[in-house]
Amino acid sequence: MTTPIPGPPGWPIIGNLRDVDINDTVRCFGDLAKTYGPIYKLHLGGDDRIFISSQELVNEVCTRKEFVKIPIGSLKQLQHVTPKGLFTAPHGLKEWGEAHRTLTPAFGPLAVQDMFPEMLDVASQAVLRWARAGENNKINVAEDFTRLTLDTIALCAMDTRFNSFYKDDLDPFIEAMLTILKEAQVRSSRPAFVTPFMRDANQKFEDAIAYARKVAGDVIAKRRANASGTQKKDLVDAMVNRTDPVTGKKLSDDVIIDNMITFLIAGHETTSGLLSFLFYLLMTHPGAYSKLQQEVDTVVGKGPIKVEHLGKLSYVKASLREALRLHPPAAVWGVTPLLNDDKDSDEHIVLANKYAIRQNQTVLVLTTTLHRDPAAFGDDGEEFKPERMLDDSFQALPKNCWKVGRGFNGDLQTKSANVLKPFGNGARACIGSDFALQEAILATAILFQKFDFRLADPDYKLVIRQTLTLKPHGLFMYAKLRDGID
Ligand code: MNH
Repeated sequence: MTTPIPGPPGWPIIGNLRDVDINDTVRCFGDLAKTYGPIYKLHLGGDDRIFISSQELVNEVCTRKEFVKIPIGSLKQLQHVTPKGLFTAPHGLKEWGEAHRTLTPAFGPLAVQDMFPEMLDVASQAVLRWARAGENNKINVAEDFTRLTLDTIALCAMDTRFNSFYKDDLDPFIEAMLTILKEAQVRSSRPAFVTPFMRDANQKFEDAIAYARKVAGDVIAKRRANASGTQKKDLVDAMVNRTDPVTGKKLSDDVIIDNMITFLIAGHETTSGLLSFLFYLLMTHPGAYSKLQQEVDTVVGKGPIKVEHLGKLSYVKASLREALRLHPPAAVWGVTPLLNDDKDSDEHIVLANKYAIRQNQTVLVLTTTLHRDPAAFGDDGEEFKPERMLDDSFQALPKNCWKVGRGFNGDLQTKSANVLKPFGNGARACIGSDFALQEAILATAILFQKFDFRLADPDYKLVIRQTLTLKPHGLFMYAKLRDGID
């Protein structure tokens, strides 16, 4: 016997569309979880969607082999831009497996350490810019962290300098990417039949895609031409020169271009959101703020920061994990049960021994709510307490399974992971998590080494803006050089 999944009643034809603010879906989904509980259903755009948000239910979905990734929302729209890219690939796509196997080593902790000089180069530009602008300069936090993360991923994944800290107008590649992201978002929030009529917007979209592909293609050609010159161990090198251990083949240009664009899209907004939320949390929690700064002073001191310091900055790392827990920038990801080969089959799977979920039905994991589940985090789950994310307590969090290997050869292995899921789950989890964390630890450490920070408006209340990801909106701060720093 199964039980119906709860949810708001909805209207004829439009279903639950009125229950959701299309520009603020993540907050709405979270609010509905407060009313309807850890599993609920909405009827949106002709389809039932199921939302889950407790440690127990998410663990079940992460463990059972039937559940596979399904690209949702803007991610689905971006399939048009990067059809064979890692992020947007539908489950089982051959090119996903090839690129995943080829690139996973290039994103491991050791490989990412090789990119420390590039990351430091860009972080130093932020320091310089803020130092020159002076202590009365109001910093738009999310904007400047986007400069930092975009310049970093462009340097590491495209060997290209945007120099965003030196100029006010955007590099044409960034303009193209913003056009692409905006259009993907617009398309995901309206019925599909409208799109063909939007001729001007469609032309702009196609032009932006063509331009981005051309620039990425030129980068590949340049690297190939310079194959015997000094080789940088960056992501371009990995994409151009590594081989897939299973097929023994290198990635095709199309796949490399898709993934270059993918890394630029996936690799900047999220990390920028993470840093912005972290700085907001630190500026509003003086205790954590001074612990973090003391750790930086003890570990790094006044001299230049080195790659060896990063592993010792445990409070910085814990603070980043805690920011990812409270404000995961990519807050919602989708899975679906794959039960047989018939797309339209009405076979179903039973979750928690009572809820039926059909083949191909979308299940959305709400990590913002998951990350505050009292069953996993106790009664103070709404509070910012980096201590709970220091390695020992982090390892002791409730387990949530982590599936690896599916989509390669049918085999499924599992490894243990915990309830913190800001990077998704299993084989389709974020490939760039070590990259992002190293970049964020480095930026936080060097900025706290050099500056003291305070909110421009001491009464600022957190407002979250939703684009592809989530970021604080209207957050400004002052950065004052610390004594003895020049
Ligand atoms: Mn990232 C997938 C969050 C930084 C490249 N990323 C995901 C997913 C989440 C996520 C969640 C899974 C989405 C899904 O299941 O549909 N990513 C983040 C966060 C940060 C982040 C919170 C920073 C903080 N990501 C980065 C960086 C890069 C990157 C940096 C690249 C350099 N992410 C990816 C790619 C995927 C991904 C590529 C798709 C992986 C796959 O499916 O194989």
